[in-house]
Amino acid sequence: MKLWLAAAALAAASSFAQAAGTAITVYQDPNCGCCTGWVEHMRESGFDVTAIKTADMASIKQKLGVPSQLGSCHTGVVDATGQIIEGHVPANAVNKLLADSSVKGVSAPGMPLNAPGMGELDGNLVTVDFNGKPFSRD
Ligand SMILES: [Cu+2]
Repeated sequence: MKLWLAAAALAAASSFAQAAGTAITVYQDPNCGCCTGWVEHMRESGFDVTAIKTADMASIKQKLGVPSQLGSCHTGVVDATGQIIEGHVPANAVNKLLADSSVKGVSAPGMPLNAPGMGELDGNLVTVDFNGKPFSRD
């Protein structure tokens, strides 16, 4: 019984601490400044980001299964789960993604000005899952 409680407490703690040190690989064009801004936002939020610069973003997005109508500049992959983060998705929404492994990917389509790496969050940034359904608002 005691053991069961300890295991349950551990599971709860780890689900809250998911962001800390979570490894993400980000593909970005070498000349993309706002992409670098987003990488900094993610690092400041506790993610362990590896940034890979490539001029061939189109084929990477295709390979990773990013729906073309939801495309943005950079594309991130959660190393442990394979979940996809397309564009300027706030760290909050990435944490929400990590908490639900049934969600394949989340996108902030285009280049919204109220997104991390672009500008200030204003409470109206809506991300969508890869089915196009609203996923988060920050
Ligand atoms: Cu961008």
